[in-house]
Amino acid sequence: MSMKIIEMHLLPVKLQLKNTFVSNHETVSRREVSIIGLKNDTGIWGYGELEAFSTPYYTPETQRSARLIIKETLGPLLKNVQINQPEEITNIFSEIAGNQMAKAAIETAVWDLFAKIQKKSLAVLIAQKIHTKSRRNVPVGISIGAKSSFAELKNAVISANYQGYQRIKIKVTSVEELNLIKKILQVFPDSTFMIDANSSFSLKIASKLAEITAPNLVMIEQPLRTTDFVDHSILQARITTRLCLDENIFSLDDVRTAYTLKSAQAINLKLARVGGIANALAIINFCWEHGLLVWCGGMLEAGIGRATNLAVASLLGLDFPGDISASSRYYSKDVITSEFMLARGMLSVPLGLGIGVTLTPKYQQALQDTTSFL
Ligand code: OSB
Ligand code: MG
Repeated sequence: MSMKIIEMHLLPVKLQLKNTFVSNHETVSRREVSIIGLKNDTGIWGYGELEAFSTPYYTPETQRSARLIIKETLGPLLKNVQINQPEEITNIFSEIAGNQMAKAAIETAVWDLFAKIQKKSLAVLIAQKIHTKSRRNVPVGISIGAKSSFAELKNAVISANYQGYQRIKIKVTSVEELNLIKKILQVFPDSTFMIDANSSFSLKIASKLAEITAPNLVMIEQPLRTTDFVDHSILQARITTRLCLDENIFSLDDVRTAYTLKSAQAINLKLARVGGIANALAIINFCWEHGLLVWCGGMLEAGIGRATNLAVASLLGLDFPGDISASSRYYSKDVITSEFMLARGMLSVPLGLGIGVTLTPKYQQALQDTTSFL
């Protein structure tokens, strides 16, 4: 089934986060994303979400830089191009360096379009591509922003457990917070935890990280510098807890580097950070073949991005609970008409065609009212 994209629209939106989210990189209280809408030559629309943040702390791209690249560079590469498979987008974009989140915004929208044309859900389309099945219900975890007091942290953990999250990730920005988490691990022996340092540590505190080992601590995410693979490898050799990489994984090549150097035993996979679904599937295949634990991360997505993540996270075999919490954890007003709700620690994958969610009339109208930049 072949098609052309005849219109491309971009709509920047600003959403108020219910709770300010604190990590080592920045404090986010208002999440800016952009909705991308593609119309094909038979009038079908596909949707994607541009996940870059407003500022370049977590990764180099920003909303403004990525929108510019989408409009001036990536969009025009698809003009009058006949597309037979969604995977072709990654190849077309491969001549452009970096800009993974800009690429992913368009690429994921093309996957949505293809799933709709083929009259199946994106989850099923993705599962077929990687020769596995899609699960209807996906176990999920929660990522708790950094907390500086034990009482606050303890309350956040109690609340996460009460809601049913199957794994709790705690952000850490200092050794003091690490000490609080050490106590939390003992207070909640039956909960499954991981820690995400967002590059806040150095090898100097390797012994502290070695000490925090506990049966209910499954991994430590991105303890060291964003561009480093070597020190992570040295650290991994010194501690028994699995390391997981987030910030330095932009491609399959980065995963191969991490594997070869033994920098980590787990990979936080974010579609946006690796340039979209085709690259994500290549990474999943590599990890499965080489015994790396790969799981679906998140970055405070709005409804379109959350639905896309959930389609990938639904893959049978991608079993470790991802950072894909319920909509209500993030926003009281989202961009889609439905809500992702937690039931027994799981989110259910929408059954509709493509991503299976719909923009609210307000956002759909606003998106259509923008002029196509193609
Ligand atoms: O490091 O995984 C991260 C959010 C924004 C940027 C980076 C990260 C995160 C999270 C939140 O941990 C995950 C989520 O619930 O969306
Ligand atoms: Mg992380």
